[in-house]
Amino acid sequence: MTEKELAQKSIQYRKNILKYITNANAGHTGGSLSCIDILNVLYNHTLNVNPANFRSSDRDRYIQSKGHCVEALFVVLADKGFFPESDLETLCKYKSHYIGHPTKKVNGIEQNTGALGHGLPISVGTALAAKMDNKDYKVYTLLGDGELPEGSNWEAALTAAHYKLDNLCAIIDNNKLQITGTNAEVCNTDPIDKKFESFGWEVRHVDGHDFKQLQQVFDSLPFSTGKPSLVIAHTIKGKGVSYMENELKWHHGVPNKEQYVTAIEELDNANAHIIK
Ligand SMILES: Cc1ncc(C[n+]2csc(CCOP(=O)(O)OP(=O)(O)O)c2C)c(N)n1
Repeated sequence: MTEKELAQKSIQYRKNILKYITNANAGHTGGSLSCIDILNVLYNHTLNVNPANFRSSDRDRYIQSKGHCVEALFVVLADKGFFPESDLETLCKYKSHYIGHPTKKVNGIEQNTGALGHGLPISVGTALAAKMDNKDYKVYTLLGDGELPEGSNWEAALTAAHYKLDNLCAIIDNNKLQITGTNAEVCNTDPIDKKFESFGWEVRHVDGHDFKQLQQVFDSLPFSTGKPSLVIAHTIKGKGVSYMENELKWHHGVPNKEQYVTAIEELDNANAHIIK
């Protein structure tokens, strides 16, 4: 897929995230908008996973540790044909499996997540299993930067390096905000790169909204033979909707009708610029 096609896809994904969150009157808007370009490149460029091979043990694994941003994952999985997009009209409704966090009851979801700090440990186990079974699949996991203070991440980081898991790629959606403030205010994790490097990981920085950089960084995995890889993706919470960008209240804010219309107009305008 070309960069232009990816850019257009991201616009459609952002529109869908807003549509289904608004319809559900619930969801994690800002963090879904910050990570959607990463998911776009993973599912449309990098991952060897699709509805046909999802039951194959050779498929690549994507485990979304920042599970609260499941809306981003849902719109991508629907686009890839894991389930009909119309299912998302039931998001957060009584008896729906499309709840506010990933659950394996939904086709295409690898792991139940949402309690922060679980995705990296599970991914380490899955990557270790690949090594033990002589399988070539790769394991990708997306973490929030505000998730990093969970201690389980650091046990997992240590273990990944110990077992030389170069089939593991962790991606940090580094939007600098979490639920009640900036990461610097709530629990400072900087410098993230130096911390992971000291644990034995190989680290790269990218602009998490730049399709070319994202494609290139995933194409160059593993960054170093025998080491787990970390991509620190610099992103903007609420990316794509001007009044949501870098605004804490959109962590789980839901747009009202007028705000929704404005957001869709902005995204349509952005699309018109891409087509030009
Ligand atoms: C174990 C655990 N503690 C607290 C929460 C509540 N919680 C939900 S989202 C969030 C902030 C996460 O910040 P970040 O990972 O940076 O997410 P993003 O900004 O990308 O949405 C918190 C503390 C949780 N889901 N799990």
